[in-house]
Amino acid sequence: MHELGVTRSARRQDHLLQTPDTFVRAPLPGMTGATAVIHAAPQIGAKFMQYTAEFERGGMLPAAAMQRFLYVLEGELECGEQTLLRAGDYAYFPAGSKKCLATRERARAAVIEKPFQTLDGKPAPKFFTGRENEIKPETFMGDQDLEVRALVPADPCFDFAVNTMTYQPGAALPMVEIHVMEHGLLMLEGGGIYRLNDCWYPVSAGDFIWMAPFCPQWFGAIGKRPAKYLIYKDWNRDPAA
Ligand code: UGY
Ligand code: MN
Repeated sequence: MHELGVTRSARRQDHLLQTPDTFVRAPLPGMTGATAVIHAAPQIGAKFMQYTAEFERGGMLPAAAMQRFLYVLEGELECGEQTLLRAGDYAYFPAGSKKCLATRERARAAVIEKPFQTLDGKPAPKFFTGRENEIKPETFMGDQDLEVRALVPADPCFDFAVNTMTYQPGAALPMVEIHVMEHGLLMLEGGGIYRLNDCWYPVSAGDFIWMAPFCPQWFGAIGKRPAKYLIYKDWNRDPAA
């Protein structure tokens, strides 16, 4: 049902809050039995693309020309005959990888694609998979109630990072961050208040946020259960290069 034009979604010059009621689904070229909700793309000023791929039974996502990072939100994805990715698993595909993804049952995945920026003397990263619950959490700036799991290895050959951040109820970022990196953020669990530039937004699981470089940002978790998000940032490269 329509809400008389009301939504929590908001589009500003340096950020986007996209809530599920405003998601529009369309297949990307080559997808079969699947659609994409595009969250961030060059059209908004982002240097990467992020979307949620939603698969029906027997759906398929073709290989990408760009490097791709994929995190399974729900269901199972087959990647060739050897690899089965379940919810909380993730995979990295270097640019030009021929690996596509297929589903037997319904599934959903967060997908990030970005033109690869080489670093002198470093070989390009290779295909890998991982499991989020096998990553050792680090506390964020000494706060035991705020855990970060780095899903991409700490190797300068990667030109981006993807982390999950888990806030116990009442935990918050210890400072308002303003930095050169941009972010793509998908709320996975719980909720709270996100400050983006001069706006404070209630956010909850399912919401997506894009933050442009230097967008002032802060989050505080509210509720009786932890809040968790998946967050992308450009990383390991000279911003002036
Ligand atoms: O990695 C980050 O910049 C992270 N602390 N930002 C955020 O949570 N908005
Ligand atoms: Mn940040």
